[in-house]
Amino acid sequence: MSRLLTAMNELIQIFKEYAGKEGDAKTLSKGEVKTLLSKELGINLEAAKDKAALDKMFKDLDANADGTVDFTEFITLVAAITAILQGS
Ligand SMILES: [Ca+2]
Repeated sequence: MSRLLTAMNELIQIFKEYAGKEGDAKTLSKGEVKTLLSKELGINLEAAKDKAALDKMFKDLDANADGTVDFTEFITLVAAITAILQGS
């Protein structure tokens, strides 16, 4: 498999791993987003003072405002962060 396909497959596997932790296995809940941000990106929003930041980030990610983050919404985040990394 090409490197790009390998990377894309990895994104799918990571999404499935976190989405499957609780509730609907096809979407990320707020708690799953928090865990994914922490473990995969080192963004820790555990403290009580970070609750507003987590709420805002989740709301921004949840483009169709259905209360969950689906795979399309997840890869939008990944694409945005990748663009930032590439530019630095
Ligand atoms: Ca959504």
